[in-house]
Amino acid sequence: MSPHLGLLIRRNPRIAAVLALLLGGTLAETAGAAEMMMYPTATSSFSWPTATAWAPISGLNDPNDGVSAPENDFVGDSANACAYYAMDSNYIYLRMRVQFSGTVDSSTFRDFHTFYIDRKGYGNENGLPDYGISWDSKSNDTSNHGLEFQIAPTSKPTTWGDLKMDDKDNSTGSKLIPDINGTATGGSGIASGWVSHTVGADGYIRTVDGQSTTNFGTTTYIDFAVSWNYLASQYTAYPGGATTNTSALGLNQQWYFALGTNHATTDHGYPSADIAGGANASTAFPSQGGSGWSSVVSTAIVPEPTALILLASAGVLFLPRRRSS
Ligand SMILES: [Ca+2]
Ligand SMILES: [Ca+2]
Ligand SMILES: [Ca+2]
Repeated sequence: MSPHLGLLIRRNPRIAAVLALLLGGTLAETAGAAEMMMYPTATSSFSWPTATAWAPISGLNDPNDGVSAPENDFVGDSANACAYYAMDSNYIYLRMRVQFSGTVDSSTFRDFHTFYIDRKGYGNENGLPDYGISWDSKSNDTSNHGLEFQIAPTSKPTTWGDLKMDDKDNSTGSKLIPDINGTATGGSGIASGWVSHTVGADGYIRTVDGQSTTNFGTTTYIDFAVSWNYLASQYTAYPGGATTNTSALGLNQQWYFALGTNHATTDHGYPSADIAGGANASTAFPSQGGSGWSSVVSTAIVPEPTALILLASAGVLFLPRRRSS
């Protein structure tokens, strides 16, 4: 912190109060929280967004549905959102909240958890996702599974529970070059126009347990990061060959999100356990933006709320001071 900012805070009780509220709120929600890196390896080092950088994704809140495996039950409400996002020039970060209340260890998750993405005005416009970003934790072999990039089927399912995604690399058992951190060739191979990216830094997953809520007790976050550079590398490989798009997924676009999960299943299974946004596996598969889909999110980098509040508070100093009575 700069000496000037420190002076501002010491001299202005309103700034001090705002800071105390921010820091207190942050600490209250993360008390006892334990972070566990899940992908690419348990010892991977990565710089995640600060607590205040995560913005809620509107429309994905979901009740406790009583799913038998609580790690497969999405939960969130107006007090503690079900899903969040953050962005910077290198990565998009996505966060989902599940009902799991215990201490996460390396065997807690043997499931899949997916962020479905429908880019508005591109590709599928009938309610189907364009892509999925999925954590396949059924196997702990992260050289072949883990964080996976998916594409949707060509025809709409009857219900959310009938949705079955495919691997971007057309390989269910390995990570070929079109997949996140993929290094092998085969299957669909590499489309022409492939953009190079730093394999190994394509994406990350962690869990953060011990997340207190107002109405769901203790919960757990699953956090995803996928690099913009990796996503830009996908452009000619979209099924049907959308070769005119310089990037299928990138900054300054409009996206819908949905969440799906199932227990003891790979990312090629059906999201039978839960769908977020008040939907469930039995919910009729909707049209674009319908039940289960979030409100539209703009993929634009915005300043962190903390910085905005500090600036706004500092501005108070430049207003005429009211004489104390
Ligand atoms: Ca739920
Ligand atoms: Ca679309
Ligand atoms: Ca649900």
